[in-house]
Amino acid sequence: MEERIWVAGHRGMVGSAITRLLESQGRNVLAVDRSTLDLRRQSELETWLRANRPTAIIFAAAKVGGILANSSYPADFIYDNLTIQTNVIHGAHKAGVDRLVFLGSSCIYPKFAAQPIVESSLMTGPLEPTNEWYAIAKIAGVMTCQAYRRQHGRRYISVMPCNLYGPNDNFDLQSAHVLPALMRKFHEAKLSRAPEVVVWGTGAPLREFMHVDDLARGVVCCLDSYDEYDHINCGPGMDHTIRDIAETIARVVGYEGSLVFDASKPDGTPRKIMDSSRIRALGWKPKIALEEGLASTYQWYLRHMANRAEAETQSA
Ligand code: GFB
Repeated sequence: MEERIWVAGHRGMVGSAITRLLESQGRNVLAVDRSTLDLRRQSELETWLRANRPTAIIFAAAKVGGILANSSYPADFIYDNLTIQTNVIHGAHKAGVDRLVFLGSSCIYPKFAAQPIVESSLMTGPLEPTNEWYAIAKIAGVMTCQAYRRQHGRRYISVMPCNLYGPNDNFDLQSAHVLPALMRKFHEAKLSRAPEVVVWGTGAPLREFMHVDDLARGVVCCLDSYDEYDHINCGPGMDHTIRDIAETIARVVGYEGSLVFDASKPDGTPRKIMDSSRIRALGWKPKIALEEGLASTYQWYLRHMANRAEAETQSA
């Protein structure tokens, strides 16, 4: 049968990276825009699946956001994610799709899990309160894949990435993750010659960051060669304090003012570095060093902003 891989969420940072990679390998990718198909509408989704007959699905469609968005919009994060993922996984089974890769997040693990976090730490302790609704939805997604494997023999798997960054990231300061938010803050402060930039929290939390192109290679590696009940971690196995990461981004952007830490903002989980030895045993390893990935992402941001400014000028 001809391969037809539906990348759900192909316009997002993760879905677009996976699509680029699959297309560069000459593989047949299916995509559908949100304006054509709302994944929260089960019957529309099932009709689309019957008509388009994917042979595999990569589930990269999700409501995502940084620490502030997660804690400000808990209902959106739990409803959208639970609904979309349940519809897609159940719909995939009903349409006879035998292969599905579900994408989660390292925030599914307990707030105080032993580090580096192994896959078996799941559900061994309380979650980080700033993102527990998103985490619960993602845990449910992992278990939904396991349920369809156990009851129906479906080859559905789950991959847990660390904190990601790269092209097509969200640079909105209220809803972004830390890397794009700080990149934009430093860029704008450089242009306006602002003497200081505010970084949320104490600067002490540790995070594991990876360029989304490295995740895309991990996901495609799992699609091709991982078929187990348990979910699998995907991260470079190195972490950085928020203070270090802020200083690195300032250097990449060329901002020379000072950093001010606003400890009234939440730190979130103190540390979440994953043990990714399982995926490394499949032959995957990350290729993009952090500073190099940040530099290329900043170039992407500059081109993106330049395009937007040009479009705004033309429409004025
Ligand atoms: O990236 P971030 O929002 O996500 O924040 P989490 C990471 C750390 O950076 C936190 C600090 O300690 C923030 O307080 N930080 C400093 C900032 N300045 C900023 C800023 O300007 N913006 C942001 N956003 N943070 C998310 C979860 O947690 O990670 C999601 O809420 C998901 O569920 C995602 O798992 C990967 O790592 O804390």
